[in-house]
Amino acid sequence: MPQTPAIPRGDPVRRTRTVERTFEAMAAEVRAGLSGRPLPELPCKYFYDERGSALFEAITELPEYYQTRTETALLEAHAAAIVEALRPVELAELGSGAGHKIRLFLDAMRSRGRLESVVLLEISETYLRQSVDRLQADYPEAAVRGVVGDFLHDLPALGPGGGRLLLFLAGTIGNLHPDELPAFFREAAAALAPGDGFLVGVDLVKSPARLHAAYNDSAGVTAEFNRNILRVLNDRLDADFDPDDFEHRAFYDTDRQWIEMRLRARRPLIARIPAAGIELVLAAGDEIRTELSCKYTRESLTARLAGTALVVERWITDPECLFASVLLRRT
Ligand code: SAH
Ligand code: AVI
Repeated sequence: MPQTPAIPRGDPVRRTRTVERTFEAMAAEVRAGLSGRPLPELPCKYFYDERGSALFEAITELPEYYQTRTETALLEAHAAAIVEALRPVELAELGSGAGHKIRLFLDAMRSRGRLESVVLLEISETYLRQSVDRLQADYPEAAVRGVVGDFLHDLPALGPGGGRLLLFLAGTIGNLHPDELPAFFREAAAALAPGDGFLVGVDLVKSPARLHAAYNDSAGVTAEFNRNILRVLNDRLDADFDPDDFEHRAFYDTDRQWIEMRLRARRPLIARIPAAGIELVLAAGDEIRTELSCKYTRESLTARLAGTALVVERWITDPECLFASVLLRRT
């Protein structure tokens, strides 16, 4: 009997225009950020090349970094009930990273016999490809695809909603500036149909000492993660930063309720980024802001939902109120 040739499956990962334009777009963003006054800034999405994603994975295992184990415990306890309540057929995830937590939902959907498709949107292409391949192998009944893109610009690439549960875990929403949240929530609502769910992991306001420890770990992994952004600029934009010239700094701003990560020059230096037409002159002690990690209360997060067609359906927290899994519903 002649064998029917297998239909080759096209590349399940596609790159958005934002990413296709990476070089010029990145040069423009870096130029704009570093010209910021009084403080030069870099967009935190540039932490995540392969090394940066691996460093983030190492952070999730640090004793001081309570976020990942707290959220995982919440999802282990509640994923099945969320799936039961929403009955989704598609799971979508923004900033999916190594793609561990999504399996809790996939298992719950599978056991109900309603798992049809999975779509991951992630800026780190290597991690995205690995996750897509592994999930496709382990959940062959689902069509798994990936989008290399930026969740601030590329949500339409998810395609139309309907039977969709969208995940945005880890507290990554805290890495957006609070003023960006309403527009981001409106875009997310547009990628959902009425009744669809949006599960957001939110790191909560808590003792500054606990937060300080989580972003200044004793093993120095967060410091390496912070400095990785300079390596990414060296690799992608041909910059000439020496990461060892910079000291990691992370502090909690109690008024703004956010952790701010910075890199502080240890000595006077000039860094060149020819691709972006930049010569950055820094005195010893000058700083570059690399990340915000905003902490929320139920009130401060809910205030950002006004007028977005998303409402809080469930607010689930751990006994210490460190972290919340917030189930939003598209009205
Ligand atoms: N969801 C995973 C990973 C969280 S880390 C977890 O729960 O552990 C944040 C992830 O978001 C990283 O994988 C990073 O590459 C991705 N990311 C950061 N900024 C992004 C952006 N603007 N667009 C898309 N992905 C982004
Ligand atoms: C991905 N994000 C939620 C992490 C955070 O805590 O803001 C990134 C991180 N930055 C320092 N440590 C971890």
